[in-house]
Amino acid sequence: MNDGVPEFAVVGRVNMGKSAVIATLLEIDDNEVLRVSPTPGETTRAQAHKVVFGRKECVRFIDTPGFSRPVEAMREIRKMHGEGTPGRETLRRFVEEKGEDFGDEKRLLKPLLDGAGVLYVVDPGRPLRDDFLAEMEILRWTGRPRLALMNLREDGGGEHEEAWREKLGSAFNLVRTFDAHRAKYEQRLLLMKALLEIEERHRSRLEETISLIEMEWDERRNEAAEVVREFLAEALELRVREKIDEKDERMPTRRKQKEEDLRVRYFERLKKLEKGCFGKLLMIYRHHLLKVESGEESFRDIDLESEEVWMKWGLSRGQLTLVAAATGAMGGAAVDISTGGLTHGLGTLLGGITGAGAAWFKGGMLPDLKVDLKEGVKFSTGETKELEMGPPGNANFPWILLDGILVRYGRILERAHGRRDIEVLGAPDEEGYTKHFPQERRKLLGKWFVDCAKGARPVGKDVETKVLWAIEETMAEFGK
Ligand SMILES: Nc1nc2c(ncn2[C@@H]2O[C@H](COP(=O)(O)OP(=O)(O)OP(=O)(O)O)[C@@H](O)[C@H]2O)c(=O)[nH]1
Ligand SMILES: [Mg+2]
Repeated sequence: MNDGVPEFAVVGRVNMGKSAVIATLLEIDDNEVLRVSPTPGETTRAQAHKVVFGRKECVRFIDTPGFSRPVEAMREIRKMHGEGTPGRETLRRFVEEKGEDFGDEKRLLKPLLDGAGVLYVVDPGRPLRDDFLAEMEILRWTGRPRLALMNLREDGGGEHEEAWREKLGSAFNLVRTFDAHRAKYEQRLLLMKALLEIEERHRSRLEETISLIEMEWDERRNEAAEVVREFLAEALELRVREKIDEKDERMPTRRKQKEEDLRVRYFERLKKLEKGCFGKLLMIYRHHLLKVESGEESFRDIDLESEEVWMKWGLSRGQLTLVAAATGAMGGAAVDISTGGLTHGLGTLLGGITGAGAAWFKGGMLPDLKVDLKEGVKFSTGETKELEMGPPGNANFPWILLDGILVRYGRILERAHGRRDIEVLGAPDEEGYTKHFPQERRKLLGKWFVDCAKGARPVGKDVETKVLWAIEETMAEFGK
């Protein structure tokens, strides 16, 4: 069965989080592929989950049903063996000769006898009882390299953690902690590296796998940065237009209505762009249970008037002035660094563009946004004119937009694939990042923002690449 691909069987008692560990490690959030459930005994047969790069299978994890009668199994094996310490031969006989009353034990031992290493998952929140000691003993008899994983829950291991640690320390080659509901990339990588430590035989294959994982992670970040750059450019270049006729011009209420419609359309389009951006990011990071948007109901309790929401994102007035001065945009009518009511409305809206924005529009209340209103004769025939609405004139707009993305990007990276609840990527009440950018990065992006908003996105590859790097660099700072 073992074709040279390093294999690890994930074993342990029912409901310890074995499946959740594999799900998080391999980024599988689909219950059809890998079932994680509060019902004990969910996994009923051994199932291999592969790590594949290109077409090459690099390492394999086998989810197992878990021990159900470890004490009885230990006794049986001892009895079959007689004097001394049982080894693989006796275990093999046990697997071949015993019936379904030891079905779970048979199924979990089989891969170990075929050469898989042991990944023993325990929940250190449980008291360490004899039946666990029996499991450890049986695993020791397999003679396979063994890593014990304490699947720490949110509240830690509690009073039993030390007892577990001590016992595991003597029965396993290595003991590590891992929180299947919260582990991020760094912790996943550490676990992979730990496997390398216990499995000497496969050292080079595992080393290769780890570098492939690292490379692929960087590639994903690069791809994600490109998605964000394109979103920012499209958002800043976004314009909506509406024809107005003579009547609209003569009657202020009609004209106002047109402007209002335009504004709604502008933000609808912006919202769609933002949604598309997150859709792509979620795909890159393989999430299906994280949603961009839910029904509007869940947004009812977000306080749209809350000043904290917008105060946390974007640059300060001083920083905006500096950026404007540094990019030579100062003095132009394009720079509006005012805060107050203007930014208030803007921040609040963008804070909740996803979903909350929609709720806002539905209520017929639009934030008081200063949107550039371009008017000009566009048609040679008749009196038709066109209103054009572009990005809000406020210089903080792109920064708030970027912070909105970054804050939620952090959420995407934090989400462990082992979880099975649905989470909505709403408008997190978190401090933004742009305020803390190094000056150089702010200058580079600031200039690019102004160009994009003017509809003059730089064509040269040079600036575009630098902008990509700046975004990528920012993204790399997450999870550190
Ligand atoms: N809070 C928290 N819950 C977890 C964690 N790991 C697993 N769980 C939950 O514990 C339950 C059991 O997880 P599974 O991964 O299905 O456990 P298992 O060991 O595969 O269980 P069986 O297949 O039934 O033997 C699920 O409801 C998980 O969501 C964790 O790290 N933190
Ligand atoms: Mg399971």
